[in-house]
Amino acid sequence: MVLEKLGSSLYDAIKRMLRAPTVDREVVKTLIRDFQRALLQADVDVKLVFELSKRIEEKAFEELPPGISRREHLIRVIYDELTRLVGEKAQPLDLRPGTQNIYMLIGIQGSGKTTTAAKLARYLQKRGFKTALICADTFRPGAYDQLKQLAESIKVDFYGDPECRDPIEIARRGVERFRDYEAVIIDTSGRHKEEKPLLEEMRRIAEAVKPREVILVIDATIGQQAASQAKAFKEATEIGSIIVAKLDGSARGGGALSSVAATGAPIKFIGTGESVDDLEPFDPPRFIGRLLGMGDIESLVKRVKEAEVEVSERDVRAILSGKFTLEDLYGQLEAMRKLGPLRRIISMLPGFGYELPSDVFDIAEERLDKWRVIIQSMTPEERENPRILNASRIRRIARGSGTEERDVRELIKQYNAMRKMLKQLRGRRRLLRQLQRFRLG
Ligand SMILES: Nc1nc2c(ncn2[C@@H]2O[C@H](COP(=O)(O)OP(=O)(O)OP(=O)(O)O)[C@@H](O)[C@H]2O)c(=O)[nH]1
Ligand SMILES: [Mg+2]
Repeated sequence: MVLEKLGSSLYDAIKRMLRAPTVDREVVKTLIRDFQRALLQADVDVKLVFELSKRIEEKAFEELPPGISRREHLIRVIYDELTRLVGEKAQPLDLRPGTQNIYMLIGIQGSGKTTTAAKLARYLQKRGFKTALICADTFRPGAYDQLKQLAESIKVDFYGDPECRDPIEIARRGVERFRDYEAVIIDTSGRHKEEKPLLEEMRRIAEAVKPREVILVIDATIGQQAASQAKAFKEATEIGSIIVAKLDGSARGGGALSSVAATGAPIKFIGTGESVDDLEPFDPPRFIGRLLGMGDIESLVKRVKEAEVEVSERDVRAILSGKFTLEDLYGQLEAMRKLGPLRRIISMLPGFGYELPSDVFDIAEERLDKWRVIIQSMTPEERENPRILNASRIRRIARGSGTEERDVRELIKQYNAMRKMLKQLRGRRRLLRQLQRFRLG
């Protein structure tokens, strides 16, 4: 996961807020202070951190829309503000199918251009676009071989000329050769840290090949220093977009993302590893949701209130603690029913999503009534140790409770499924932690 440390610090701060008995000014202040510390540690610009803090503080105690709790409101505010910090909404690559779309990658030395060129080629080819790579890096020895090998490994057509010293000439020839391709990606040579020669070369090649987009590859490890590159770049070209590479394992990635976003230059992809598959479209709301480990926060937020109303911490405890016999089931049927909405929350948390069977906890009212009678017809021994329920006992219980044998069998089956489920849940300490975030104040 990218920016793991930032994500977990922010998440911890939110967790504390959710667990506070009431959300008052003191709680919000603490939350903001925790956020500030986490963001500054990720190298986010002080000014941006300050602005974010101010907005959260202002909005936290806005009048609540009807039917929305303070906690829910705060989660929304936090989520919106963090999303805004990295760019609001996803901005897809400008790609017009059926035409030749040329993408030119530029960036300072070692920023990740060549790797990213291959990643992007793979990404587009996988989506069905006829794709090719061109090596217009005539500066670094080995650049040609590096891209050629990458192109071969992902089976993308490639053009380059190790004999030729003129990048513009190579770019021109490559573009000509790949005339009927939909995505043609040009890798260029890395420049020194100054922005001027970088932008100059960009202009010269761009003039010659008329790219659909010029893409600046920024190394996330430089943190908020990315701002000046992004700013100069944005001013130099209308058709510029940005890929932030090396976001994996970079503690300063938050600084890179936020400072680039602040310039208004669109971040279209992020690089999240060294392999050709480690490229993903950058989608700020989704990114923040994942950063916070909250899955789909939009849906989650909708459920917070539901959980607040319907599931008390006592219920959760009752369900998740202690042994679970039919005797317990009897006392817990009601609480169990309330797991319905809770289950939907659990299913939205990453890592648990699809493991929960959908119907184990959905129990209809009438079945509950029936089960109550059935359990009452059992001996204490049977309730304590349902394993002893053999055919003749089941027959007796059905008769005694005025139900069918299959009702009794169904109850036993359901009980066993629940028991298994709960055993798994108890084993998941992380889940317990997640559940506690939703406890009631
Ligand atoms: N961890 C990680 N490493 C990356 C990523 N992108 C690139 N790298 C590594 O960064 C180093 C430089 O990558 P290149 O693609 O060669 O960079 P470049 O900008 O083409 O370099 P020059 O052509 O010399 O300017 C290589 O070791 C890559 O494996 C990424 O997203 N994550
Ligand atoms: Mg390169």
